[in-house]
Amino acid sequence: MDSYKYRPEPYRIKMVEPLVIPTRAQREEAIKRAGYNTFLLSSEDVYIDLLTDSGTNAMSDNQWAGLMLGDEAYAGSKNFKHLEEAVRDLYGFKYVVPTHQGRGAENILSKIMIKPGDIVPGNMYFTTTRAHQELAGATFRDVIVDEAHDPDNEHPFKGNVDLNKLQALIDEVGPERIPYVCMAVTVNMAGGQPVSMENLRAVRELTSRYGIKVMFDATRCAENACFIKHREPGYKDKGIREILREMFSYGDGCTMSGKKDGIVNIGGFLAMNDHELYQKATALVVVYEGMPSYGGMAGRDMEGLARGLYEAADYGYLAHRLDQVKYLGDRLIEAGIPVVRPIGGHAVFLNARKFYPHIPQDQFPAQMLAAQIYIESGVRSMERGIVSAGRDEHGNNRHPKLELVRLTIPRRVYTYAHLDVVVDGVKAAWENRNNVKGLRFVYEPPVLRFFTSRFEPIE
Ligand code: PLI
Repeated sequence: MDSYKYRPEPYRIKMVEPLVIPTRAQREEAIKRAGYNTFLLSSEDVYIDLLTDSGTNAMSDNQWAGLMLGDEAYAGSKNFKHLEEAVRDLYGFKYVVPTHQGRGAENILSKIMIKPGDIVPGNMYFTTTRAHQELAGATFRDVIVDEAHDPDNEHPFKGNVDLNKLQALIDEVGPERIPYVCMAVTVNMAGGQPVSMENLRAVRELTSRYGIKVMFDATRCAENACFIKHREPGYKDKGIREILREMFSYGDGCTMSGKKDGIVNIGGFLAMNDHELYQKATALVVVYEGMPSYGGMAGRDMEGLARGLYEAADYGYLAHRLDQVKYLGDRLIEAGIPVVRPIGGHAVFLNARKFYPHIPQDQFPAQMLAAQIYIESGVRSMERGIVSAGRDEHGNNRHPKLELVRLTIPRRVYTYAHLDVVVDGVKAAWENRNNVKGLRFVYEPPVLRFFTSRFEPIE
């Protein structure tokens, strides 16, 4: 592979979706209409859509073939059995509860495990995960290593839990107030950063002394496994499936958004080993999602997910995936653009603080940077900074150290030529950085505000 300029695609294109490139005038009009929130742009107004890697993946011919085999029975669908077998085989968990997507699983997990007043430690927050923990009455506590909050730190496993922080929290609040540790692999908000096997083992060892459970957020677990293979001593010659099984052997269950490392457009699940917990989950899934054998998914979608989980555990696919993301990151680094390092698994994150040091965080520099990149190039990205972090229990803005814009790469969708266009768009925004002003809210919803809030420039 060394003789190639970059690792070529391990697939070929069988169907295409034509794209239109809006003019600059159209883009300026569209972002104004969207209240400077890229979530509110019409898809038709976007050329290259790097808003998210969630549900935006291209399924394989094998997955599409699986859709035709959908068993749409209300109960006992054979596709559910396939999904259950895939999760047992790949992840090693005994019980599987399908949900419409990841946050459906987070809702059920939070409701069955958390009691009001509990504390849930995690390796950095994720928006929907924390929202469900808080709605169930818990407080989230970040126990990730300090390196994760430093965009320039090159630590190979910036998703790791700081064992001292976790120990201090257990000492402070007592193990009975900690229903589980939420272990995300990889850590989205830190930049798609992985957790090492050594750290997973150590967290398991520490928590088991106190009878505290470990629940994974498995959303990007295959990418995490590939980073372990590439970076962790002793794992170079191990297969992805073997690594996945070992990772999950250090936990009691997981929530999963199938829309990422399930390589589908919709779906998710909750999985666990404990039968009593499983029974509690099935009692709730019928209220919020559907029968325990479909949980908000069509039979065909469960089949696509079952097949996608296997495809995501293929090393050839994963190596290309991580290389494609790194290609974008490396071109930006070469151009002198400030990005979070090391380059993560699903996205390249731009450091908006360094783009706009003249814009205070309360004037939403990353939100504005995402808008500027869209204006320059028709590329849609996403704010991951103060807007995403929301407000605390006193109604004050949370001020995360990381003020980032995420360029997220959907799986098997864009080519290296597309990524070159993205590089040019970001470069144009960088060159124009001194002329850009901040934003203020025109509308702000109470929960998960980044999805639907609207802004205007401060003149
Ligand atoms: O979007 P859902 O409900 O299928 O999954 C929620 C979710 C849970 N955990 C993590 C780490 C995520 O990244 C996640 C969703 N992420 C989105 C939508 C994203 O754009 O990153």
